[in-house]
Amino acid sequence: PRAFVAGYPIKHSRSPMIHGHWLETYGLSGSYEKIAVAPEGFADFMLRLKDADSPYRGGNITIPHKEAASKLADRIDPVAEELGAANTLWREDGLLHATNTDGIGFVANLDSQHPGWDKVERAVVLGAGGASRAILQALRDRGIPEVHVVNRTVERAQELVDRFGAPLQAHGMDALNSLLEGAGLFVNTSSLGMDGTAAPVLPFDRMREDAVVTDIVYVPLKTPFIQQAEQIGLPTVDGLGMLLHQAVPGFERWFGQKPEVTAALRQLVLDDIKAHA
Ligand code: SKM
Repeated sequence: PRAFVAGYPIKHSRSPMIHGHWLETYGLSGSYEKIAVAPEGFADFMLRLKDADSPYRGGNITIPHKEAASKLADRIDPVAEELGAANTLWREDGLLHATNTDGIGFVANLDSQHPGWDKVERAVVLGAGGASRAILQALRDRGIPEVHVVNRTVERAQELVDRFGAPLQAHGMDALNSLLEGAGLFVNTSSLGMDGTAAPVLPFDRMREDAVVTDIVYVPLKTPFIQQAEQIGLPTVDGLGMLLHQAVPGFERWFGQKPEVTAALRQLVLDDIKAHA
């Protein structure tokens, strides 16, 4: 079988490295390739995928096509439908199916690195973009009692609260410090501190002692927020694990084997990140 990741730009994608490693590890024949698809060509790309003659069994969809993929697929599962975004496609019974694995990738990564992380009362998520959505949905579905969305434009946070309902609450940046009081999980999905501006220093010392601080960015691996949390001795989870875990369901569908996220796989991608730093 052949699979792909389609995006624009796509050069930076580590998905071929991840799936290639699994194909090799499990001795499977198949391939996984990068495809650059410009926005104006995406609808046509989806049409060709639906064709019975398509060489592909399925693939991943990344920025900026996730929303369009969710609309253009023949069948969409409830997770991707509610999100309005798909990152995993597969052909089955002549139809093109879509789901989104970003949220389950996020929680699977936390489960593997900090089992018990979900016993928290309060989670604080900074940012309201595409990645934030998938994470908010997954935190709600895991049953976290209070999920606070903090965003520079509070209206965008409110849109997500309207979409996902309780237990979400929307806030502007001014609420961030006091929300961290007693929180058990902090997730940065924003580009604060990454876009040349200095990251604010957050009072992570006011979180629970066993709180987990996580960032979805993985280049660099130690983002400003991860560094701040490490300095005061809080457990941290970097963004690379989410990328590795979101890849699992797609691989299993296309190639018929449930792959494992191992230390060796993580190291492979880390080495590549270092080589290009
Ligand atoms: O959702 C994932 C997608 O499946 C693959 C990817 C990549 O290759 O960089 C990133 C995320 O958008």
